[in-house]
Amino acid sequence: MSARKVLALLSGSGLGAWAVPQAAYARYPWEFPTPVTPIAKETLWVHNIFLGFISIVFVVVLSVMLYSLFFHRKSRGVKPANFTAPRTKLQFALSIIPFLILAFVDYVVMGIPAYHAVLASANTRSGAKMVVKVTGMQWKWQYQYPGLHIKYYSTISTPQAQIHDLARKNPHFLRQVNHPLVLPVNEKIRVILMSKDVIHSWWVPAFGVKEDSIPGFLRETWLKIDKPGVYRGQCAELCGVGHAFMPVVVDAVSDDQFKQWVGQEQARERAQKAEEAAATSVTYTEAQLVARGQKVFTGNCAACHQPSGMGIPGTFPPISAGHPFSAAPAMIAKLRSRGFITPAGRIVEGPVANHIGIVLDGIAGTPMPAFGSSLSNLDIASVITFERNSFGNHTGDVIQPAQVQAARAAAQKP
Ligand code: HEC
Ligand SMILES: [Cu+2]
Repeated sequence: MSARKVLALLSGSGLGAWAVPQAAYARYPWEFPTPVTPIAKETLWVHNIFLGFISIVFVVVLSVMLYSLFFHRKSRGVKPANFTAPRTKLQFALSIIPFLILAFVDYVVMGIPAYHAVLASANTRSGAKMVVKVTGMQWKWQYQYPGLHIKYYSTISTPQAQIHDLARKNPHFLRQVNHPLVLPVNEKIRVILMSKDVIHSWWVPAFGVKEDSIPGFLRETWLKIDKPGVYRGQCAELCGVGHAFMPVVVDAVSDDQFKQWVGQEQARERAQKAEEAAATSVTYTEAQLVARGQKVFTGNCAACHQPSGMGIPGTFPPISAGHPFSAAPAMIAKLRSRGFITPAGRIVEGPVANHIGIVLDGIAGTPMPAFGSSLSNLDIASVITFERNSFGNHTGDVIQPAQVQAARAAAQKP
């Protein structure tokens, strides 16, 4: 091949690299997950041309090196050359040409597609009709559809027995949730990311999207999924002990299915609101509250206080009364001020009013979150009743939603 042909080929591939036929992606089943968004396709394509070129460079350089090591070795009587800098025209050419080829490959063949991919992924707004808000928090995701008045939490649903190696792991181990993010296919969706506490990262490999959610900042990305299906990912920024337990699951559906789902969700939220509103005038039995509280605990508290209620020494106190808990003096002081630990360092159930207060408002300055805005009166009454009558606790206290409502109202008075 003549030098001119090689050059034409290189520049052709550089300029044409971002205009690649769809069929080319089907050939890579064993590396990246099959890309289903424009960004994922470009990312894969950029990866492939980079890998192609560096493989060629690698083979050429290694071959020349091995060749010289073998054929120019001392035992064959070869003498080392003794020039320190190029002198003849040929020597100059041999030094400069590889440099020019590399610069060309870097800035044109790889540079154009890479630049194009970066610009494309930053273009979150044009043509995006739908917006989804994603909020990361220790250790779950909240999804919000601002235009549609839908808002819910998505928490891991892998059974605890599998996590603790007591049962066979299912194929979606650690990558399944109670409530996936449902999105329509073939529509550009602008995704806005936020965080309530520390930095998380919303990552779905098949979408080519891994965007940090950072407290105090709005970050954004976009999706246009071209194939219906269930796509799985996870938090990709180490965010604390529950980091491995905040998976991302996206259910991409047809437009009709999406409309149907929106209807269902809106009805569900209405029913939930109605139930919450009615709950304060209902008196529940201990059994009802404990059964509901168990679910609330698993979904909201177990990540820290552990499914066994035994907490983690030094970090998350046990719920189970009578257990020793040692931690930094500031933490012990806080627990003591609320009556949740004895002077001997053992956890106790503490007064009911303080228990309600802790769950409603959290404990400021510690990882214990406030659940007042995310859990209903019924959920809070249930989880507290559950905690006070499980894990070996037998207070017999039954907390009704009306009590939680009263605590909320009292907190609002100046
Ligand atoms: C993100 C981690 C985290 C989550 C989730 C969490 N807690 Fe806590 N919780 C803590 C920490 C940390 C403390 C101790 C705070 C301090 O005083 O330093 C605590 C303390 C408590 C206490 C007082 C001490 C004790 O062990 O009895 C109660 C009660 C409590 N949490 C209940 C709950 C309930 C109910 C939920 C779920 C609705 C929950 N927590 C979810 C971290 C968490
Ligand atoms: Cu995270």
